[in-house]
Amino acid sequence: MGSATLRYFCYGCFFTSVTWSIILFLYFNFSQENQTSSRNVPVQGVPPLLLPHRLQPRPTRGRRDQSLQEPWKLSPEMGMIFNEQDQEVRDMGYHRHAFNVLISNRLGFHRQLPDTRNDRCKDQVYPRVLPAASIVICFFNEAFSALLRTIHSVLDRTPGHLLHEIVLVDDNSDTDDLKEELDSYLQHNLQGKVKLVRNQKREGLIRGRMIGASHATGEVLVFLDSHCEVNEAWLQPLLAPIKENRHTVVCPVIDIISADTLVYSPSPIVRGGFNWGLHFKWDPVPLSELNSPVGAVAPIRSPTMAGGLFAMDRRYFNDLGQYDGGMDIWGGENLEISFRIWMCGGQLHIIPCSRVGHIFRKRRPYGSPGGQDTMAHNSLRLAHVWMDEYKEQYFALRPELRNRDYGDISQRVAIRRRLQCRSFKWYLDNIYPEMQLSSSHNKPQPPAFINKGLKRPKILQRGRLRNLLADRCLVAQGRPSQKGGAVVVRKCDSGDKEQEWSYDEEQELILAGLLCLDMSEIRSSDPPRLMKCHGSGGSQQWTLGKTNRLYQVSVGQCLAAVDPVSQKGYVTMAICDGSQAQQWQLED
Ligand code: UD2
Ligand code: MN
Repeated sequence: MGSATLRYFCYGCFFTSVTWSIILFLYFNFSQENQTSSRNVPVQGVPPLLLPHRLQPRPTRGRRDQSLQEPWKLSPEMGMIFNEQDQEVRDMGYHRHAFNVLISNRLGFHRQLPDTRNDRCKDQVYPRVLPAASIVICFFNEAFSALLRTIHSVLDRTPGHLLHEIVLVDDNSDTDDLKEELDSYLQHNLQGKVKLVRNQKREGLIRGRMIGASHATGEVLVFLDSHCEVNEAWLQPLLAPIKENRHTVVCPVIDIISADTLVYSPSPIVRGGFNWGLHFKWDPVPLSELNSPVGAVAPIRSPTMAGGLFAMDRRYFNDLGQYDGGMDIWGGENLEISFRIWMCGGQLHIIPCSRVGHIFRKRRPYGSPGGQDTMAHNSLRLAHVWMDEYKEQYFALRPELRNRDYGDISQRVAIRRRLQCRSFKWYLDNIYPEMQLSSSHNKPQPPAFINKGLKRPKILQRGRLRNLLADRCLVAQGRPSQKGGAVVVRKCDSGDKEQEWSYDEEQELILAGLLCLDMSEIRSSDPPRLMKCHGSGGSQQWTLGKTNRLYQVSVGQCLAAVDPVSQKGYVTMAICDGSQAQQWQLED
């Protein structure tokens, strides 16, 4: 921890008198700059990409003309690949960061977002005098554009008097271009409230945040991941409850930024739980809380936090024992701090009127330096310190960990004693009574918002997909029910049900009512396959326009018959060029 050095520290002079004209000026400059540097074909003037239907925010009452403009919508062409360089940016981006860096770069460092708050949030009044915040952002090998959008979203949407500083902790990223770009950008463009701390060795996000907090001097600490975008009036609703009671720790609602399309969409109001595998999960909010008269805006008691995004009084963070510095890289710290908050006299709330978007990636794009499973190590430490006899529930699921070494926990046990914290039984009885003691119902689950909305979307069109060059139809290479199967073009047969595609309002293409046409997120040049429909757009989202092209939104390319058409009828993804090979007709 002593390995951190303060390399960069500029202070004070920035953003005290920001006006809208400056924000707009910066916005246009950056978006233009970014577009010309990363690509050479403009992407403006194309039809708007609709948010997935189930996640559409309701239009704002009384402000109809504004909501009609919806300037935050992204066009599907945003991800279009025009040349090899685009392709490389996209493929390398998925490889290194597990999200669509091509779109992220094109978005630039500023963008408008849909205001996802409940309308009643807009009538909330917060005290003008609130404790000022230090925003701590710890990152490892983050995509530059995502990191800069995180920083600028904070600068753009936080009242100057509430923003004490931003503390960046570079957790010894090993990409030199990121280091150089960041140094230069901070020096030339952010001569303001930004501190950069560089770790001399990789510490992981847990010690990384502790280092960040030790350099922070604001009254409140706000932690963010390095691929977030804060939304309208996000900070005031977090600071107000802390001002009222400094033992309250608060989380915003974490909105979803799609890893494939970067579309920002609202999350439903859910709260944090966990299972006996010690994985965090989202739970529905008990109806009694949601239906109260102030349900839509009132803080929601949450048994645990997701981990990345929360605000806490700085002195309280220190008094409560920061984090467990014996935890490495990633995982478990969110449950540890949640248990500690509740068991040692504090409270943890989710604040529905504060919204922050986060890029949810499908995999973690980095490992730990020694390749260890840090989640298991960290979970063992938290189980031994905090869970009393209930750690047996964990060992019942993970018997191989029972005798695994977890390092020295004596200091953490001493903290529990010093703070006279309650038992884990008390926590279960009072804070998380929904938790079942049997393990069978508690297998790790995907976030609730991925499970929601299981209603099938409406079918808009149905028919065979005939390729104009090949004069053949798109079908499964094997059986249409075979997951992972390829598609090819074969002789059209109007009587064959297995050739029938449906195109629905989610822009999915479903073959024979069974599987969705899906693109690999990793390599945009791979051909598409038939996969289970996941309903979250991106890799299964296709636009089917008047031009007869089949454009894949997350890959930014068009489906083409291989030209010249071979006996095998292979298809491929290619840069959209309007050629016959890329023209498809949906016909009865
Ligand atoms: C979630 C949390 C994350 C953390 C984690 C459990 C949200 C939105 N995210 O996973 O904050 O609590 O659960 O540990 O709730 N990082 C480093 N050094 C490392 C590894 C990561 O600085 O060695 C940074 C990383 O660049 C990012 C942050 O830590 O800014 C969180 O990591 P993540 O985004 O990979 O975690 P996530 O969102 O999968
Ligand atoms: Mn994250």
